[in-house]
Formats: sequence, C-alpha cells, structure tokens
Amino acid sequence: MGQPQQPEEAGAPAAGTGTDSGTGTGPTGASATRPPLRVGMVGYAFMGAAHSQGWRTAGRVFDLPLNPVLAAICGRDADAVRLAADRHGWESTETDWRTLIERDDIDLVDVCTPGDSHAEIALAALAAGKHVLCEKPLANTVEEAAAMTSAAEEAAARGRIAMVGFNYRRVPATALARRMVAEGRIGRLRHVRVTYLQDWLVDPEAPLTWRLRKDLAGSGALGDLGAHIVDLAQYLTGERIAGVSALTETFVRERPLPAGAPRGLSAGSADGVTGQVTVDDAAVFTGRLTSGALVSFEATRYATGRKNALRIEVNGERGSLAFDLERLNELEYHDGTEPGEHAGFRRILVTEPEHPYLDAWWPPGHGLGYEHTFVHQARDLVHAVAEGVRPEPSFADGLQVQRVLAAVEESAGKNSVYTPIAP
Ligand code: SOE
Repeated sequence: MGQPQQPEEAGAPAAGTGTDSGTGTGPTGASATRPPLRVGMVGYAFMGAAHSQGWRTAGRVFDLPLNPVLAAICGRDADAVRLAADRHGWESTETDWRTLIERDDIDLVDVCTPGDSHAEIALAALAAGKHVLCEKPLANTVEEAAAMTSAAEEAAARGRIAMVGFNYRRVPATALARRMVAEGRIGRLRHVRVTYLQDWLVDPEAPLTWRLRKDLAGSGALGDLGAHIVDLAQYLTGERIAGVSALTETFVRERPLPAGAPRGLSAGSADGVTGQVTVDDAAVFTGRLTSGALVSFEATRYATGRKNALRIEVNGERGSLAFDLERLNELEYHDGTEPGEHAGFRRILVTEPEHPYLDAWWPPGHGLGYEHTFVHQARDLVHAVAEGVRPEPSFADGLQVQRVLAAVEESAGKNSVYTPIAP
C-alpha cells in the first residue's frame, strides 16, 4: 500500500466563499480565471447525484488549481438524464457513453454506473486520453480490475490520472486517524475491528434491484459495503490484508422484480413477478495484516435499525482510535501512555482548521456530513490532475481490494479455509 498523500496536505487556502449549495456550473470569483477541468459523468442515480455535488462545490470552497466544469452527464434514458442535468447543474447531456468519451471538450470521465460497466467505460476513457474517476468497487472481478490497473499505469506515462472513489477516506476524522497511525501515536498495531451495517433489505418484499444481481454488481454486501471497509482498514493502517477466513450468506433468495425508476436504494415492484437474488446478503470475515495484526470485518444489509453504520476501531501497543460514520465529525482516541488514573477514550471534535480539509470550511464545531466526502474527493483529484501526481486510492489500490473480496468469496466457498492474498 502506498502512503496517502492527500490528508496531510488537505485543505488548501480557503476561497472564503464556503457554500455547498451552489447550482449551475459557472465558476465564481477567482476560479473563473483558472483553466477548466471539464468533467463528463456516466450515470446519474444515487452516486451520480453525490459526485455532482462534489464537482459542483469543490471549486467554490477550495482554492483549486483547475476549475471543475460540469460539462456533460450521460445516461440511456434521454428524459431522465435531462432532468438529472437540470437538477444537478450539468451543461449538456449524452445518451451513449461512447459519444461522451469521443468529445474533445471532456477532460475527465467520472464513472458512476453499476459495476458491470466500470471496466469497459474506464478502459475506453483512458484509451481516449481522458483522466478517470471510477466509483467503488473498482470492478466486478479481479481480472477486470487488473486490466484497468494496467491501463491506468500506461495512461499515467501519458500524464493521465486514474482514481477509484473510496470516499470514506475523505472524512476528515478518518484522514486524521490515518495521520495519527502514521505518526506512531498508537504504536504497533494489534487489532483492527470493522463493521459496515445497513438494513435496507430486512423486508423480504424489498425489490430485486441491480445491487442484488451478480451479473450487474459482482457481489452483494461484500462488494458494496465490504469494499469500503477493506479499503478503509488498509488506508488507516497503511498495511495490506494478507489473508482471510470468511462466511457469506444470502438470507432471502427470491424477491419481487423492480418496476419504475429507482428511488435511492429501492424501487417499486412488479406485482407477483419475482427473481433470484444472486449475491450475498452479508459477509463476515477475519484475517491478518501483513504485520501480523488481526482484523475482523462484518458487512450486512440486514442489521435491523442500522442505517449506515460504518465503525472502525484500531488497537495498538500505545493506544487506540475509533470512528463511527454516524458521528462522522468525531474521532475517539485513547492514549495508552497516560497514567491509568486519568486515562480513557477521549473525543476529538474533528472540526479544527488544523484537521484535514477543514481550513476551507466552517468555524470550529460547525460539522460536516456525508456529501462533503465527495467534495473532498473532487478536490484531491483536481490537485492530482493539475500537479500530475499519482492520486490515492489508485486503481492499483482498487485492485488490491478486489483481491481481498475474491479471497473472501473463495474462503466462504471452502468452509472458511484461510485464504492468502497475493500482493
Ligand atoms: C448502498 O449500500 C450504499 O449506497 C453504497 O453503495 C455506498 O457505497 C455507501 O457509501 C452507502 O451505501
């Protein structure tokens, strides 16, 4: 794993115009004079909306070297993509991603589609000389992710940048945790404990949307949620997962087919028509980091009452850190070198200007939320493009995560046999 380059440097001088509610594409103030970075985005549902928010806002909050322009948004349904363009502030629309990629006025392609098309679109975009941002997980298979990584390496030699969208690295508190681990504040690592819990599939009548189909999503909770926590654990520790023992389960194997437009994670359902769920509903796995530290992971969409509960705790020889996405402005820190009498976990409110990304936002104590991770993602990518540096997470990082996911599936298929992961 490479070392993160962004968090320590994160938070360029504030533009002083901290608004995240801007719509439309026009640059404001100084950003109008900067060269444009013209973005073409493929996909316009949940992640499309989240990435739009990032592109729209980054240049209005951070003092960026390039000005992101929301040049074109692409989707197959012409009416729906037009509506999305109007809502999110895109200048034009396309209904075929190949046409988008051929356009000379697009510098960067942002892939926000289901996983089955990530590889095809990203490979074509890199071949066409575009920079690429690809949503997580990088691909549906290790083979696809490996091909994308090779293409990204070749493109890098031509000055093109490729990054994968693990946005939870861009929560100021997780970036701070990474910094503290790298500074040695908790010492040699012993344990990493991570869970990512949601409950949107508890109802057996919830429709069989694309996230429940292996041909479209690659895997279920494993790829959707497990990919995030695998990446976050490797990012926070700066280490790789060396091997895993896993269990996966599909609790509800048949569900109503969806009908009509998607609504967030759900959709309407077609009366009486059902289909097979072909992915896992939950994955539980343990493993080792390269240093020998033990890790445990749980990813599920059946944790009744848990909506978006990503929690990570890292225990080291000298201290511990704990983060909870549902309280994302906070980081818990225990300094094990303090006298026992006064020691204990304390809450760091991660809203100070010294904290990653925070010097461009609000005064201390005025917290951030989920959408800001996408603003920070856009910010970091713009810097990488302008400065010609390798961004993180790179496609190689995405490939490493894909290898862990594949090892989890392999182990689960063999009664949890410990499965090593090739570097
Ligand atoms: C659905 O489980 C989902 O939207 C994921 O696909 C995202 O990656 C995650 O950030 C939130 O939950």
